[in-house]
Amino acid sequence: MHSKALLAALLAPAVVTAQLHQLAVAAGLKYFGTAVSEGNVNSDSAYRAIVNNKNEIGQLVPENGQKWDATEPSRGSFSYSSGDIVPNIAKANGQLLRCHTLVWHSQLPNWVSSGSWTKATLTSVIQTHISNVMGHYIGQCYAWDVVNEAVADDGSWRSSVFLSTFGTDYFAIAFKAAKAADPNTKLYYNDYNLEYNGAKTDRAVELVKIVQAAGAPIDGVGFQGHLIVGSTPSRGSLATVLRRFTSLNVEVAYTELDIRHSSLPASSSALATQGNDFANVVGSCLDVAGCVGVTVWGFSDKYSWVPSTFSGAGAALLYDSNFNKKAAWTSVSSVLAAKATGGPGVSTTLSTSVVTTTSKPAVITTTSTAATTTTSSASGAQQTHWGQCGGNGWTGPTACQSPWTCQVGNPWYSQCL
Ligand code: 9MR
Repeated sequence: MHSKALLAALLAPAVVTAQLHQLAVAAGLKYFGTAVSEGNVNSDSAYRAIVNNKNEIGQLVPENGQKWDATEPSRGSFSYSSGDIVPNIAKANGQLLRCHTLVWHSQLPNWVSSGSWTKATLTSVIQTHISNVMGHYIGQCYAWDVVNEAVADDGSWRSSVFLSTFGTDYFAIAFKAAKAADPNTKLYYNDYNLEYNGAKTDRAVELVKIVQAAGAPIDGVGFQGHLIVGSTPSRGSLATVLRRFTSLNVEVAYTELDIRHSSLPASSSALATQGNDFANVVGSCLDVAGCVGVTVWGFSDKYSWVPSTFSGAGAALLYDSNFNKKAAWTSVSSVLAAKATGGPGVSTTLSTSVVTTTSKPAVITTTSTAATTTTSSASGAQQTHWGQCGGNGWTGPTACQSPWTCQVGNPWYSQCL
């Protein structure tokens, strides 16, 4: 969707700063979204303010609350106290909701994983779980991750109580149960490391074909996108992998994007590389007709699963732990803005001549010191490193603490670099 009217509104001097979801929609995606931590969203007001900013975040997904261990901790006993937290915020704000997840080997209560099942009894357990949980959220979810991470890292089928009971037949059982429970949501297979186009990706392609051959409905494949700075595939390679799935008549999305530094603190060149990696991922989604959106797995380095899982690694998100926008934020906003205003690969000059994109959708380099559209109301205040210092509608500080200078990323965003 390249709505001229929407674009004109974005470029109009009177509007507030264009932000990621707004830019994503202008660039043709359905949403830019994030996972939301149930544990922090009601206790950290700075975190909550960004979650609530629907121009920035147009889609939410509960980080943990809808998983099996939270929703059906003992057989037949359903609880939605944690699961409802994020859907209720999305509803109040008018944001899209992705729902996550139904059949997964992890965060699976012992009564399921250690139970002694026949095919018939475990089928009934899966159907009961899916019909109750999806029934509870009926009509609220743009998409559901029905089966999660069913392929192991080496490309074999992942061991689980589901695989040992059914072989691969549990995929179709789950997707059929999901269709029966909510016929109007998109049903996804979701996994990580599909981005590298290796044995794991081949097996995920096979999974989609198995589900389809069984006459079961599958609408999408989620690329989680848990990636590493400097090892993220190129935009073209990523688009090629996405197309392996869209050619099977399913949509695709990045569902859990984060790009971690292997060691910390990250140097400024590592932060710029991270920005390029983010731009390549988001750019690949823009390049593929069936790629509907991008969801980051959290937005601030203050809260991320990464450091506790990968020792010494982290800083994988778009905002730092003080909620300042990082170089990666600028890169994502730039690649979205480039597409919204004429597409990557085209040399584009925006209305105020403050930004020129080249064929490389990376961090946009500029020479101006401030956007012509910037207004200032915070005289005397100086922004910190990486902080915003200008852009359409920006009313915060326009000066930077030494030695940083205010550099224009795009008409909507200047940053202290
Ligand atoms: O971010 C989630 C973290 O809080 C949990 O402790 C963890 C437990 O498995 O799950 C994390 O989310 C995972 C997601 O549900 C599925 N893909 C991988 C994500 C990161 O581990």
